[in-house]
Amino acid sequence: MSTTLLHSAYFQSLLLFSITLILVVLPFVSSTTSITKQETDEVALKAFKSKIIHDPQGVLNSWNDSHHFCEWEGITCGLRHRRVTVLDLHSRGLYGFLSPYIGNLSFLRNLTLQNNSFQGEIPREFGHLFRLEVLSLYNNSLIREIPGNLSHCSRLTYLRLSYNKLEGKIPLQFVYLSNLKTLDLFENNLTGGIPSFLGNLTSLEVLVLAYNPLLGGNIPDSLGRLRKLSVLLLNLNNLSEINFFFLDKNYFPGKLSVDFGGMQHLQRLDVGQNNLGSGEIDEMNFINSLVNCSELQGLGIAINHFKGTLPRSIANISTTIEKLIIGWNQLYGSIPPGIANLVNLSRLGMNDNQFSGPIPEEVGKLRNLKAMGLWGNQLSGKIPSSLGNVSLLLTLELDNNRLSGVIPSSLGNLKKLTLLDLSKNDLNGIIPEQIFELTDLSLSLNLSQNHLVGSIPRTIGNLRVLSGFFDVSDNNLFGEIPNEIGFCSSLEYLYMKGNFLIGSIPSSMSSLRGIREIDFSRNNLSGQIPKSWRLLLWKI
Ligand SMILES: *[C@@H]1O[C@H](CO)[C@@H](O)[C@H](O)[C@H]1NC(C)=O
Ligand SMILES: *[C@@H]1O[C@H](CO)[C@@H](O)[C@H](O)[C@H]1NC(C)=O
Ligand SMILES: *[C@@H]1O[C@H](CO)[C@@H](O)[C@H](O)[C@H]1NC(C)=O
Ligand SMILES: *[C@@H]1O[C@H](CO)[C@@H](O)[C@H](O)[C@H]1NC(C)=O
Ligand SMILES: *[C@@H]1O[C@H](CO)[C@@H](O)[C@H](O)[C@H]1NC(C)=O
Ligand SMILES: *[C@@H]1O[C@H](CO)[C@@H](O)[C@H](O)[C@H]1NC(C)=O
Ligand SMILES: *[C@@H]1O[C@H](CO)[C@@H](O)[C@H](O)[C@H]1NC(C)=O
Ligand SMILES: *[C@@H]1O[C@H](CO)[C@@H](O)[C@H](O)[C@H]1NC(C)=O
Ligand SMILES: *[C@@H]1O[C@H](CO)[C@@H](O)[C@H](O)[C@H]1NC(C)=O
Ligand SMILES: *[C@@H]1O[C@H](CO)[C@@H](O)[C@H](O)[C@H]1NC(C)=O
Ligand SMILES: *[C@@H]1O[C@H](CO)[C@@H](O)[C@H](O)[C@H]1NC(C)=O
Ligand SMILES: *[C@H]1O[C@@H](CO)[C@H](O)[C@@H](O)[C@@H]1NC(C)=O
Repeated sequence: MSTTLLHSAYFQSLLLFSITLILVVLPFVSSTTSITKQETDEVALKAFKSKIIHDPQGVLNSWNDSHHFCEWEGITCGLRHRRVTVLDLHSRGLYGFLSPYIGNLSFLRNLTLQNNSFQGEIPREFGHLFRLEVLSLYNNSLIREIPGNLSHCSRLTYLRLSYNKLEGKIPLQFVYLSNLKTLDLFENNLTGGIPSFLGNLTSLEVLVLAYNPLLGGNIPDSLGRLRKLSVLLLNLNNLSEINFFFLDKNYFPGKLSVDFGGMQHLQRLDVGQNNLGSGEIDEMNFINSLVNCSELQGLGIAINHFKGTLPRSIANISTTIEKLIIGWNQLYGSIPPGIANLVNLSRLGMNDNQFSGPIPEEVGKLRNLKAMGLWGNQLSGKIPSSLGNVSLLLTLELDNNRLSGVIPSSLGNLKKLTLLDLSKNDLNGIIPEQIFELTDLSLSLNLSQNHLVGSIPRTIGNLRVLSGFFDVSDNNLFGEIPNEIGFCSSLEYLYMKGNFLIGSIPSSMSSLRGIREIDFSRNNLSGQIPKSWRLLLWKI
């Protein structure tokens, strides 16, 4: 048709006229080819739709012939060429398979299908999408291997395949994805280790390989070359929420010898719950290299086999740090007083190590601290009274140590405290009255297995919101149980065994409606339990 027009134009043979015609004809020719390309897009989108088995929100109803496909829901086209540039149908509850025809959407820059229920494999035809910059398929049910063909999408900057069931290795061909900024493979079933070639992807800012329980291998030193990294998560637990689970597999055993010194923008580093640790004397030296990371917010190395002292350089890491979680390792030596430099800390978890010596008085400077867990160490000396200045504390756990002396009355300043555990230490003296003014204590007050003396004050009745534990077992407490205990009506577990308590069980205890267990054994108490109770445990 276009040639016929051109032909007739020649017969008119006027120069000016033919120039005009060329101007008319050229767009016509190019729009003919673009119609076929547009058809390819339409065919591809219809093929995509045909593989959707369930569309609970009916989003694909708009994908019909009454409108051009550029008007279909979730589709964005280029204004000029009317080719698909964005396909975004995330969080639509779509159940089905990914059509390989998507690979024909050759203008596609952004394919966003996360948070649906796509099944089956990622079609390797996606590798034809050479303009693709964003591929987001996380939170689906995709299986088998990640196609190495994706490496042909050389403009890819953002690749998120997390929360799927992908298996096999991280494809070797990914070494060519030199523009990649985000690689997120969180929670899959990948194997074959962390390939050292990831160190070649120097544009990377976010690298998340966590929750791949069979990945194995070591953490390659080459990752130290990723100078733009801001997030590196290789953990099997959650830095934010240690709702952790233990597995007896080998993950990334051995020494962590990555040099983080070049990563100026590192914000979160979490290698928790692996089998890291070599037993080598300098194995904690990676901490030294973290002093350059001036934007660091979270450091998690918990649940590993790190052995050694905590380098003094911990005091020199960035004051931007908010979470320092190093529990469940075999760290020993004293707690560096310089840790108090880290004034932005909100969570400090150093539990289940072998730290010894005193809790530095300086910790009172950590005014932003909300959770402090030092339990399960060999800490000795007094509980610093400066802790009373850490007034935002919600949980304070110093149990299972060798702390001695009296409980500082300043702890009564911690008005927000919901949990206080000082059990299994060598504390003596009376329980300061101020402890019973902590009216927000709702989870637990545990002072058991110390050498505390005195009687239980009437102010125990202030602990009205305490719904978990009240435990003063195995101390040297004497006197009667005050009637005011009846005000602690939400209490579930009440343990006072192994003291010198006398008298009868207060009748007010019948108002403890939620009570599940009571242990008053090894005292000199008498009395009856209210008939209305259905206790799991009752010992007197
Ligand atoms: C076709 O799509 C349009 C919106 O693009 C919608 O209004 C119409 O209801 C759809 N037709 C059918 C039969 O679903
Ligand atoms: C995931 O999709 C569901 C609907 O299927 C929606 O309720 C939820 O908010 C989405 N989650 C995210 C993180 O987008
Ligand atoms: C990709 O498209 C989605 C949906 O339009 C959008 O939210 C997202 O920002 C896009 N990503 C980029 C990098 O353009
Ligand atoms: C995954 O998607 C489901 C809905 O399909 C949603 O309930 C869930 O919160 C999502 N999970 C994540 C991690 O986004
Ligand atoms: C993708 O992989 C297949 C087989 O592995 C190969 O034949 C094809 O040429 C590859 N090409 C592209 C662009 O994805
Ligand atoms: C992960 O892979 C292993 C071995 O291939 C398999 O036994 C296991 O069921 C897989 N787990 C999931 C969650 O897909
Ligand atoms: C990866 O980086 C190493 C070290 O710089 C280099 O020797 C190797 O050639 C790079 N590999 C690729 C495929 O670029
Ligand atoms: C990790 O904890 C954060 C903060 O509580 C939460 O938003 C996130 O969903 C958690 N991730 C997992 C995998 O549990
Ligand atoms: C910190 O950065 C400086 C300058 O970039 C560098 O010379 C130094 O070696 C780095 N320190 C560490 C511990 O990596
Ligand atoms: C920590 O910083 C102080 C100065 O603020 C410096 O004197 C000390 O040498 C540094 N320590 C380490 C281990 O970098
Ligand atoms: C503490 O954190 C806040 C918010 O991230 C930041 O603005 C502030 O500069 C930090 N303070 C210090 C001393 O680093
Ligand atoms: C592009 O997609 C493949 C499947 O991956 C089809 O086999 C091709 O026919 C299709 N090509 C066109 C022009 O639609």
